[in-house]
Amino acid sequence: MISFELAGVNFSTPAYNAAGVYDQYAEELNKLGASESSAILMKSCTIEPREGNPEPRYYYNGQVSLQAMGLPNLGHQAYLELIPSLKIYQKPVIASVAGLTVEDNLKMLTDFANSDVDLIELNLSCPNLTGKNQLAYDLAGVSEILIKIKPLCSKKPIGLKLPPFYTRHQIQAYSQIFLNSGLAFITCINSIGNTLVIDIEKERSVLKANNGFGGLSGEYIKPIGLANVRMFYEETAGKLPIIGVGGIETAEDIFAYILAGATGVQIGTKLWHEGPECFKKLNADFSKLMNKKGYSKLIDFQGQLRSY
Ligand code: RRO
Repeated sequence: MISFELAGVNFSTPAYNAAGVYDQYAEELNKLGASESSAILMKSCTIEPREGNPEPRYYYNGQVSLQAMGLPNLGHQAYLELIPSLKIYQKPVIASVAGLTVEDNLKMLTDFANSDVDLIELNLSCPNLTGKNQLAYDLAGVSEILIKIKPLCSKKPIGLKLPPFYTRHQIQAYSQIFLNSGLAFITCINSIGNTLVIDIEKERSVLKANNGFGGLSGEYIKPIGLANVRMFYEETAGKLPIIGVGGIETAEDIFAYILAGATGVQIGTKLWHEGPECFKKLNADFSKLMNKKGYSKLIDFQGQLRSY
């Protein structure tokens, strides 16, 4: 059995799409629905539709995956309207909210809390908005918004999408405020912001927006994703469910994230390149790996990482 439960919502397998990947348009979301992705997570949205940043805004060389998409999305009303048609796939439908202001976030969270969506991920960690801070790095700002959204947390399970943190001290401080916040889960990690790839032949950055700076994803960020999941698991004593994301390519990677403490995982870069068919092999390989290791449920090994 490779299913898991998050805030009372059942996921038939450990893996589904990461926000921002294969999830902007109805056609993509329907393909996720028809695939073996265990949920349909919709693109992070704003109140108004957005085109996003100018091209080139995505770069991939087989290892490094860098983007500065700039939050292109259909606007939150369009995603609200898509929910009933996505529910026919009988898997969790998840909204991702990334407002440009606290007020926008409250408005969108309220609207999604009153909808048929199963869960909401509040994304405070987009690295690609020129001139905007990543609110998630501001502990006081995060505390304030959590107080404001607490009443909504009893209406609908709400989680936070977090950026990578680099010190245990930070993770301790955030864990303390998360534990009493009413949050149903956290998702670790968003892409690593403000990274740069240079084309030395052209003597320029590979991306156009944001002076060439973008968010790094893919295999390079897996150790950082695993470390953030593990540290949050330790600092919250396993009391706050964590969705792991960052560089997952294989069933073994899924296993590693769950061993570190993740309840479930999301797939980003791999899905971007292979499309939703990738879930089929991941699930089959993951079931085989569980059998080989003699585990019958995810919770048999979740968080059970040994250290010397
Ligand atoms: O759209 C984006 O540029 C974007 C978002 Br909202 C995010 O949360 N993380 C990211 O790497 N890109």
